Amino acid sequence: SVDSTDKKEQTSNNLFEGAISQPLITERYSADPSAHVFDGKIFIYPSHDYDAGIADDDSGDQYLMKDYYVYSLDSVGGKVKDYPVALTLQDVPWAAKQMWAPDAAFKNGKYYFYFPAKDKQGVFRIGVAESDQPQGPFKAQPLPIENSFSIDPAVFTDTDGQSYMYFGGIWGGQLQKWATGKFDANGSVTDLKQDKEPALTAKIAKMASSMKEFAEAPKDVVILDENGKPILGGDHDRRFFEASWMHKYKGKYYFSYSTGDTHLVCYATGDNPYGPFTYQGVILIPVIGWTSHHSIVEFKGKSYLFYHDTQISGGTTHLRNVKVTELHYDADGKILPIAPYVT
Ligand code: FUB
Repeated sequence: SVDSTDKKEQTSNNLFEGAISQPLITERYSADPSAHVFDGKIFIYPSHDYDAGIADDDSGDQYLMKDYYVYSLDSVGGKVKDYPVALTLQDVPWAAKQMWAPDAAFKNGKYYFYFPAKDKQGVFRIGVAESDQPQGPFKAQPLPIENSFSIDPAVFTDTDGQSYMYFGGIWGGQLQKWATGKFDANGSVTDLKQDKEPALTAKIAKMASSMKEFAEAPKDVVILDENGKPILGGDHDRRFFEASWMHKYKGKYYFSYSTGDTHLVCYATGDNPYGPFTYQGVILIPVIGWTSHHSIVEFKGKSYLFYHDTQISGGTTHLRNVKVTELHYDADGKILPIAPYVT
């Protein structure tokens, strides 16, 4: 990752917006914040990091999370409300370990919580749990969502009421092990190592009205470069790694994601939820830590970026804390990139 000297140089040319960089949640470690406005408040659905004493590796074995907590905010900058545990590993019959980045959605008067975890065969799947309240506790379905795989679900509901799940992540997220459509346990632990071929990318599936199933087989979220060609596997500054998010701004669809080993959060825009999406630029330059994972939400007329870094743990990659800062667009709808350590 970039050290703080590089960050200062990158920000001295005024290309970047500064960020408020105070940790939001200090009761426990938290990461991968998915923020939504429910009941007039912002609800945050993060991962719950803890130290399992496992050394870092390319498969992310050190991220051994086993439960989820939900938080809410009446106003950005106001007090964070902390709720009792929302879901634990023991509550999910199919899950064995590694409860990674979750998301939530509201439909038909119910709240749905989506989460990845490894099943008993060591394969990441995506589960769903439901509740009458946004903070849970959530009751998990006995099995993962059929045809789901890999990690990082992000459920977007369009203005016509139709919901879609974006998901996937390479390296520890196992997306590369599904390249043939079937899980290959002996597949690469990183990517396909085909630098000149179109990169592996996120998946999208329309949700059934039950919100507990896909209504179609997952499809690729195609990200194109400025010449209309798919971003290539070797283009680590722009290719999809993990942490899908979708939001809409002035009628355009903004697909944002993390580039993983180059530690950027960037985005691409399109005209409909499926894309294709054209790469536009960086939203967040590298934070202190390895992973970067975010969400974007509009609240009371302003847009916010929720993200994480490792400030509280002093840089321990798997002990992260959630932050929030305002996000701005220029007159053409371009997002102004954010420098996390400049105010
Ligand atoms: O928190 C575990 C994993 O780290 C998430 O699923 C990824 O997006 C990365 O942030």
